[in-house]
Amino acid sequence: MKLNLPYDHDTIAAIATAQGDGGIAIIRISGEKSLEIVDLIFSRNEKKSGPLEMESHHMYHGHIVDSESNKILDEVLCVSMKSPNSYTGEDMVEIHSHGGHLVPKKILNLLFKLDARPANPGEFTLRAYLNGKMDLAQAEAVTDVVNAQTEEGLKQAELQLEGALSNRIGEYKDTLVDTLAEIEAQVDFPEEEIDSIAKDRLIDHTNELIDNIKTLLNSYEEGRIIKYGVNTAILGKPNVGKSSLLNQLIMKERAIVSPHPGTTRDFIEENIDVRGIALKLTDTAGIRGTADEIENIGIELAKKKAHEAELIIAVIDASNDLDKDDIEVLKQIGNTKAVIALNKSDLELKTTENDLISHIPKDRIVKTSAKFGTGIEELKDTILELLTKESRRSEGNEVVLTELRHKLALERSIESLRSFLKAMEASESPEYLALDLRVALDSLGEITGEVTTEDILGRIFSKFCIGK
Ligand SMILES: Nc1nc2c(ncn2[C@@H]2O[C@H](COP(=O)(O)OP(=O)(O)OP(=O)(O)O)[C@@H](O)[C@H]2O)c(=O)[nH]1
Ligand SMILES: [Mg+2]
Repeated sequence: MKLNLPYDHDTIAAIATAQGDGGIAIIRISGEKSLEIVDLIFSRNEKKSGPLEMESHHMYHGHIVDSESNKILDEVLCVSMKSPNSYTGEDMVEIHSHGGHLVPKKILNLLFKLDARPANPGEFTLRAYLNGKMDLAQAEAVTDVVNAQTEEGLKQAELQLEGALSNRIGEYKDTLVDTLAEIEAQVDFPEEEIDSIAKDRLIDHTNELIDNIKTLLNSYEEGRIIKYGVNTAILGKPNVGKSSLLNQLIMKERAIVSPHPGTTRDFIEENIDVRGIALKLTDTAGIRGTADEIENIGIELAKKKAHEAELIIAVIDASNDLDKDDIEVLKQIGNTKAVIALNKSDLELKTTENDLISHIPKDRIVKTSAKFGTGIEELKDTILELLTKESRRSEGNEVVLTELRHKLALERSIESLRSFLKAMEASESPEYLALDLRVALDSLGEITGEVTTEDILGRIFSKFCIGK
């Protein structure tokens, strides 16, 4: 792959581990001068020289010495990884120093005083991509692995990192290239029409390809949820047990629970993992008609949260009759995905599922007791079912689409393929037909990065952390 990108050959360095308290920190150096630079500051105990003489991929014990003052900075382990067998494909060195705030920074500053410069966010991975160590979809998966909050999120990120998505795109590209080859073979014989059997076959293949791409596209909704989680608002009139339910879901006493209506005023946010999907839960103030100014601010905030939410858990007190405040709560649902927790179901029931089915399908109503912790697992199952109903396909090791950039590129490729089909029907010239196929191919190539711009790369890698 040849990209027209400025690739500076600076040697870069950064702390790759999280900063703060910690036993060990890893300082990462990559570039032509890595070995030379570390050689100047790393001294092995037996007085043998540093990375230039060290065997690649072997760990050595020694000290980092400030060559100006000749003072020992830290006792460390040091490993060199010589090009091309490193993460970036360049010569790399890792220094494993003591953790904390000071030591790693001091070592880093020593490196900066020599010939290394601070690495930009994601620059190690950018170099890995530019050196063909991984494609762009895999590079994107690196941050997904680091940021994954749930098992499911991690599984998808690892699949993408291993190349599952890239392989799938590769299959699409192969089909396209075959079709393109047949069309281009015709370019030299412009007078001859493509014979009708071949034409039908190419049309069939293209339709099949469009269907396959569409199947992958359909997984985006689930992929997005897996990757980013779901903003979820717990709504209800005062005193129905919203805060009790939040506490049950997160399994700790986070929100204040009291028998006084209007206890929660400000909203409270907590994340939970529901069967692999991250829910960003917000407990809100009880919605009711009130003259209390402060309570009203809370209620307005609750309604705003409901409006922003992708999922609403509406809580109804089953031990009371449904009233106008409950109806106001149910009104907030609108077109948002929602489940109802028919709470306080441990008490005598005054409101049942039948009273609610005009507002929401019966299979989205779950009887709960937030006081005794019953119905919570059923509530989670119902939520999962609702969120992944249309596209639950990540059972096993099926790759799903998690990135908007990939979705848009796939949509563009379908557009070009449709245009190709139209042109085939209109018996356009082979040159013209090939053009559409090339555009479709380029759209697929954007996902894996064969086709890219500096701008796209800038946007992708700026989201990375420094040191990755
Ligand atoms: N019997 C019974 N009582 C419950 C249940 N859930 C909550 N409660 C009680 O109902 C009262 C109100 O609970 P909260 O969780 O504070 O209700 P809330 O909806 O957050 O109330 P506000 O913050 O005031 O809007 C408390 O006394 C709880 O112990 C339940 O399932 N069964
Ligand atoms: Mg509350």
